[in-house]
Amino acid sequence: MTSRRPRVLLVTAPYHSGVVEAAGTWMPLNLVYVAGHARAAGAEVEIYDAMSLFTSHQDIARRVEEFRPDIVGTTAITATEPDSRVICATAKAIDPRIRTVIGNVHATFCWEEILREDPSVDFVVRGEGEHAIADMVRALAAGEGFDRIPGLAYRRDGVPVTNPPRPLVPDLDALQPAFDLLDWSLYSYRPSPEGRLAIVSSARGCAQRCSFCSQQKFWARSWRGRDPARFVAELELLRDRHGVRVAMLSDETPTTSRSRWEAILDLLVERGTGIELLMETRVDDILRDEAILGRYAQAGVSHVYVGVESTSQATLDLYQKDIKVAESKRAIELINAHGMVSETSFVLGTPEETAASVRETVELAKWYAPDMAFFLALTPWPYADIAPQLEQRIVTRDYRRYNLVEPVMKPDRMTLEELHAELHRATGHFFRHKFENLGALSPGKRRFMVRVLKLLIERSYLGDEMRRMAGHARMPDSVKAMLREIEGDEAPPRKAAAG
Ligand code: B12
Ligand code: SF4
Repeated sequence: MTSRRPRVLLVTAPYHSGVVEAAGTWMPLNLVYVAGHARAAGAEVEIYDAMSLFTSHQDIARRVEEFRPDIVGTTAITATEPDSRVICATAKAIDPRIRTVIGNVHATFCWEEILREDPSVDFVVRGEGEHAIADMVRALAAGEGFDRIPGLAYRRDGVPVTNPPRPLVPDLDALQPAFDLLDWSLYSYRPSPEGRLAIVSSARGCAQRCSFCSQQKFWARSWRGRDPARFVAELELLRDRHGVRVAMLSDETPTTSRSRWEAILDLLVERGTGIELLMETRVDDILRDEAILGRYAQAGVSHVYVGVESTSQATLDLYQKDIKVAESKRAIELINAHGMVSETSFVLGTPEETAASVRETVELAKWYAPDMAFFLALTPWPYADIAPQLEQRIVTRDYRRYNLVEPVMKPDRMTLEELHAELHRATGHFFRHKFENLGALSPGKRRFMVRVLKLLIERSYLGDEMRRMAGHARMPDSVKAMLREIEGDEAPPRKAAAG
């Protein structure tokens, strides 16, 4: 038995791919939830957000040496899995008695591979982590083993084994996220002035079946929503206690239950929280909600991402997306018509892809007219439904590259390098078109888009492309002037993102 309270250090991977870092610095909501339950079980807990601090594995080592944790936990989507292993190795090198644990979607499905290949990883938490970490803390304090904890995978006599899965948490409102453990000064949403940023969860899960997506698998096609009043109260608490002005919903589909979503909107309107909301949802829910989209905007929703994924019906069918091309266009029109920023992405790089088909998609994307569009590489997560049929085409198992930006799969008639270059060019081309036509937007949206342009130039993987574009003769003088004006307001970036 340990004589002091167990100490748990939760660490994010110091991983960056130059995309999302451009828009902001984002808090690790998953570790906030896990931390809350480790603490409630009696542990002393710290979150070390190496991703947002832009620190290195050496800095993580220093933090482990200073804090002397009993458990080091980290989180692995596919792209961060290699770094999560390094974090475990770092902890073990400092003190082999530290228990190392990895959670999140990649670890949930690839637990066997991780435990077989990596002796520095002791445990994998499969599925939701709150109750598993609490059980680990209690077992540690009681001097017991971890081998009866549901949802835990580990090695027995050197062989990876897994305990039976843990049922999903029945009541999301009973969870206790430890928002107070964060250093809030780190988190900001750059396109909004004074944009202290939170990530919040109003629902977990998705009942759809998109074949490239990990989330429907992770949640076993289930969906649970929180109570509207409690969710809105949490937003108000984050505003009052931590100065939050912008909140991104982590939910895959916050709108699944229309009555619950309407109740949230009504409460937000009634209480006038002053918080700007960024969200994603499905095209069909936007169409369903046509009559109440004004209330989205009134409630503070400023940015809606919908996954259009493809402009070809055949590809949409391959992706099992269950939407029609025309529906996507209509959903984007509706979001725009209500003054919200519309964002979408196109998933490219199917076996039939060619340079010409990528360019066609860009032309169609212009016609769809979202404010923002990203052209992403089809990335078969090893556990996605689409993975077996694409297996033969995968050219790398370097999971760091599984970030939707770097292609990992070769189309028939393009090299990987050609596809990468085309995707890059596609996003650049789309934004050039956008910035050359800003006159069509309202003054508020225009200003937002010029801020986006500045961020893309300074911080994103598209920097070179965007810099060339900003100097281009076709860029309207008014945009150049706004760009200079915004540049005058703001300090230089803390650290440039990796491309
Ligand atoms: C918020 C978010 C982000 C934030 C992350 C902030 C952060 N540090 O966590 C930002 C915007 C920075 C981001 C970046 C990226 N993201 Co992201 N992101 C999301 C999003 C929208 C929500 C994730 C979330 O918070 N869910 C809510 C929490 C509560 O659930 P959870 O994470 O599953 O956590 C639970 C369990 O998994 C488990 N658990 C998780 N970690 C741990 C750790 C321990 C120790 C334990 C015990 C348990 C445990 O317990 C948690 C509570 O129950 C999802 C899509 C979605 N709607 O889910 C994509 C998603 C996770 N992102 C994705 C990707 C690809 C990326 C990027 C690579 C994109 C890019 N090109 O830059 C980067 C990688 C950055 C990085 N270093 O991690 C993919 C991952 C796909 C995959 N299967 O690998 C997703 C699924 C989106 C998608 N398009 O498919 N992302
Ligand atoms: S892409 Fe979106 S709608 Fe499709 S399964 Fe994933 S989370 Fe659900």
